[in-house]
Amino acid sequence: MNVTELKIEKFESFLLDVPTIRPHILSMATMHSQTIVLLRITFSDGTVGLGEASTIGGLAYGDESPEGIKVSLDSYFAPLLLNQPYKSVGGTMLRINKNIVGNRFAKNAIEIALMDAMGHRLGVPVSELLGGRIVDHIPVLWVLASGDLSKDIAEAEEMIASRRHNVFKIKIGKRSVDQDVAHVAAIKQALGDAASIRVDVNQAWTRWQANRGSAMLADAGIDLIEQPLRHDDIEGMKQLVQQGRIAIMADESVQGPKIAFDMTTAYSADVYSIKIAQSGGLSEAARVASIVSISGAAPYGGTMLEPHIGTVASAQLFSTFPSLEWGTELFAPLLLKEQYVNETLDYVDFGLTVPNSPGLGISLDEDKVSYFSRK
Ligand code: MUC
Ligand code: MG
Repeated sequence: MNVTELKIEKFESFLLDVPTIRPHILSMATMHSQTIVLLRITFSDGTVGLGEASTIGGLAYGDESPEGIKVSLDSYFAPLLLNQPYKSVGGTMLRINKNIVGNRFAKNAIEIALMDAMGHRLGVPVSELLGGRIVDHIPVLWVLASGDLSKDIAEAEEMIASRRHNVFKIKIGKRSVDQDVAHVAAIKQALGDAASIRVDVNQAWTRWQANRGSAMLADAGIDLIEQPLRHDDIEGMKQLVQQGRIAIMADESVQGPKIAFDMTTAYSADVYSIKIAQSGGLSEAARVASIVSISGAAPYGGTMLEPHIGTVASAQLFSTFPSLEWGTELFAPLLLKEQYVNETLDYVDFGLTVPNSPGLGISLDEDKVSYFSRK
């Protein structure tokens, strides 16, 4: 079938709730489960594309919630897609962007599904639609967020021994700066040079707390601080970068190419977390990564704790980056107790093997989808 005769014939979205293996404690929310919007798009040539959207703690992290994303997809995105002549991923995303403002997480779910279907149609993995992969294996860190010191240390030691992870990010910002630094320093002391330790404050600090906290964390041998200040405090982030004590990463601030351009121009971070959801899709995330690299800062592979579909889509993109010196955090499938896809991801040698099958190479376990679907 000629690509120009293609149409999208079916658009299905599902809300799923999947429990986590343990409570995951962040400064703004404690997660006991992850809520996911699963998307399935079926084309007139029979190809199927899968997409996914998840947030963290409902509306605690950003301005889209899983429930809101599902309503937006069904009410506003589906009519733009169903039974329209389908030309390309780029043309479709342009039509969506002309008709729908914001809604970056929902747009990302759509673009993942369109890329997955295109990969199946052409018989290539999604990485080849994004410029071509450079590596087949990407480093993946683990997040220590149980809130309990001995549990965090035991968890990290087990990961190092099994060669699953040797880089750890610790979620802080819920307790006082002194308490948080003591917790993190104790973990660093227990693990020593066997591990790189970073922290994610998730916007919880004031400028004064960030000045004090960054000095103390640098002294404790911590390698990087992620989003210490509010997402819109670009000037405060810039001042921390200028102090040069410890690497500063922007995460919640990075809401697409324009803000990435403004922040990199102002030297407001050393490292930028590239998230396909926060960027508004795979193509926009690729643009963010290019802006970051051109500026001389470093891209890092971020996550919104999406399970397999979002994780593999992200991995496909990150495998095309010319350098990934700070690695990625694509660990979310390991944080969930169960999965609703048939394939198992290969976490080995402190990283993830990037799947090499057409599209995303993922198929749904229909029984599990129906089991986890919100009734
Ligand atoms: C974030 O802020 O980085 C990534 C890992 C994790 O535990 O939470 C996410 C979001
Ligand atoms: Mg973060």
